[in-house]
Amino acid sequence: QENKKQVKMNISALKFKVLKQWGLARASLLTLPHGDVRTPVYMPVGTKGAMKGLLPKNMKDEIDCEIMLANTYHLFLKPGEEILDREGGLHKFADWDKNYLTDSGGFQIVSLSDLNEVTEEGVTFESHIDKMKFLLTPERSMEIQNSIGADIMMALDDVVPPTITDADRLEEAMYRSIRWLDRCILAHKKPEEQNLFAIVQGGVNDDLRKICCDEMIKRNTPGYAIGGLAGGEDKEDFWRTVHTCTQLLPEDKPRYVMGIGYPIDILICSLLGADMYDCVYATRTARFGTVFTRNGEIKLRGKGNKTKFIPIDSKCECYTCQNYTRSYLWHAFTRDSGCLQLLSLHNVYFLLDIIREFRQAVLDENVEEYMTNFVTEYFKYEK
Ligand code: PRF
Ligand code: ZN
Repeated sequence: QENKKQVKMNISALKFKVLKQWGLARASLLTLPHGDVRTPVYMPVGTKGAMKGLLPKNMKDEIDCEIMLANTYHLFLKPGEEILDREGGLHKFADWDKNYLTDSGGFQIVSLSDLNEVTEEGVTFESHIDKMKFLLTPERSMEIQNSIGADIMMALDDVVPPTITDADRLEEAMYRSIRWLDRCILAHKKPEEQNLFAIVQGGVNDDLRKICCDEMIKRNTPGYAIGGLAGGEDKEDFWRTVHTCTQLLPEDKPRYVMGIGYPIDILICSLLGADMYDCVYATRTARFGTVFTRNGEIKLRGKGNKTKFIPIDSKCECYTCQNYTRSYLWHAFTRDSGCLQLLSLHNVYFLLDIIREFRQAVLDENVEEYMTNFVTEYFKYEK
């Protein structure tokens, strides 16, 4: 509508300083209410405010993690807003004094609850815990995220798989995500303490992405996410879409590609100018005994590892690699789940480590050499 007043944010609770740029890649310092975050950064996913099997103390002392992800959907169901409000938010409740980012809940609903329906009002769903019915609107998502108190909160978006063939539905989801962003901005109660990020949608269609970026930039949120990717689309479409968006989004604000967790994807997105990533892959795959090494992923349960008295990765300085051999982990894995924490710890450390190396390469103008070495090593599959 022509004369409708533009919804726009004019408060931000972060500082973002690009320290060095190499091509499109950047090394930056993001300052949030709970401390500095060196970007590019991988954010481990602690669904309910902590990582399965890892204490906040380990996350800080052993992994040097500066920001963790939590999910509105899970926290809303358990422990719920009342308890979070009484405790003064998730930082205190879960004993994490570094930064949190909360996803808005819609994406988790669509991927976890069988019975969900999206309307202009919001997302209706049945709890995966007790089958209760709920309606998550942009206003409710903001209310819950304000109770959680994360340093970055995400707008509620209408997410469709990037492989969708229904062009009308894709376009509808993109425009609806803009309308929902406006409702989120108006409902956000603590803009001076919590940063609301917009999420760009539009599948792998460059025209839709451009419209969405342009509109969302007008809303002036403190940061931007690129959503709707990592859902089975071709790599070619994925890279192009990330590039299209990073070229359009403001240079002086952080850019977050949602749901990205393979080492190579993180590095290529960073080359394309993105700054933040999250994914459950590192921890989920660890539970199945798959671990990252600088020579590619390995299945720890592979027969060869039974008698290999070397760490998972010889260059890794994580607690697991400093103290345990593959042989120990092979045996432990078959006996109990105790070593799952050791494997999760390694995988998360590994991602944080390679992204720190990449960041240093940007600072040192050494990106070509770093990428050549990384890729050469990573695809030198072990026999
Ligand atoms: N939107 C939200 N969370 C997400 C995504 C998204 O598009 C993705 C990418 N598919 C992962 N997590 N809100
Ligand atoms: Zn390790």
